[in-house]
Amino acid sequence: MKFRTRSTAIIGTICLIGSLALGQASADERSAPRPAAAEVVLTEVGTALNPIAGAAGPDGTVWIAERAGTVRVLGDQGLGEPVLDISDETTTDGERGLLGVAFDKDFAHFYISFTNLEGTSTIDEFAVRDGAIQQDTRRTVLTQTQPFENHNGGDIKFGPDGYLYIALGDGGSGGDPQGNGQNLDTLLGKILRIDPTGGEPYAIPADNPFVDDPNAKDEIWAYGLRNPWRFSFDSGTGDLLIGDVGQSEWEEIDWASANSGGGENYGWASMEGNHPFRGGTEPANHVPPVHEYDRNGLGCSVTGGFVYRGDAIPDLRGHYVYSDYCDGTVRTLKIENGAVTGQGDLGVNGGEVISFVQGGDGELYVLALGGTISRIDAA
Ligand SMILES: [Ca+2]
Repeated sequence: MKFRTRSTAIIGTICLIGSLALGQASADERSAPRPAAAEVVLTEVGTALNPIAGAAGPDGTVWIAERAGTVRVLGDQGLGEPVLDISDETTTDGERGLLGVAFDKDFAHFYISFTNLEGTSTIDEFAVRDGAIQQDTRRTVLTQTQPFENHNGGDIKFGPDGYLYIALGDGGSGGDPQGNGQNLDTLLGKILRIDPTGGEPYAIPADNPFVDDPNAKDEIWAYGLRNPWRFSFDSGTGDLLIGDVGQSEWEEIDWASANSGGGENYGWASMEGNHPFRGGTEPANHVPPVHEYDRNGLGCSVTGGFVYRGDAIPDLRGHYVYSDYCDGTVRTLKIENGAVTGQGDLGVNGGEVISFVQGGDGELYVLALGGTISRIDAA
């Protein structure tokens, strides 16, 4: 995502895209109808100051992270008082801030992903007891210095294998000037896979794809990513879905089967989506996106979501739900055997959609950076 000059750039971006793309968009819509997979509404369930990430918590709760550094629990009356506050340890310049949160299995630990005062990507762990964060148990699991202020990635999720996956962008600037995406000797531009409680500060799973390669970092699960801002595992199948924000032309969704052993090369910065980037050559092992879209009216910064596995909206089950920060239309993909077999538009707009959160019951929440937290409900 790219909220660098948020208040002005978004307005400018929307105006720019609108002016450039009016004719193109309407032509596309006529030629490629995007039927709704289900009839839904967005129900506002809370407001926050720049909600940016969230996670299903203990006892059916939903925890929401605010970009400036607070974590609050969603209740019947909206968000409660902060249960964690690291606002004096992070900044919100550039694309920085508190960027991701996750619980491990059985809610034994809570993890936060943020940029510290130096801009260094940092993953910290807290023990959780009786549903509460134990502040005195805090420890740092992993850090990664950042050469530029943007493309920090920051999402963290536990996979069905119980390991912690960490998304890191290519380090920033534009066009990946350091070549981090294709360089296996850096954690930048990657999805990492670690066992946070298996060692100090963490352990490397023995079956990580590059553990036997002396020229590659052992933490790497997948590479060739620009800014994998939001990713998720399908709670039904275990498949991995990554929303990788494009440079200037192509936004993409990447997919890997639950059976994957990792090591996928998603192409950046040789490729942007299915297209050679700045004269790049397609790597022989390039895994192309399962879906890409251009910026002719459909947005400018993909926000990866979740495959819906809840009960409230039967028609939506099995559809991947995602959006775009610049055009908050909530969209769907039906993916079967690694290929898109249907796509749609749910006919609702979440605003500046920065993230989705999957509740413990499988229902999905839409976070708009402007402050609104909505649940996707059956119409
Ligand atoms: Ca790619």
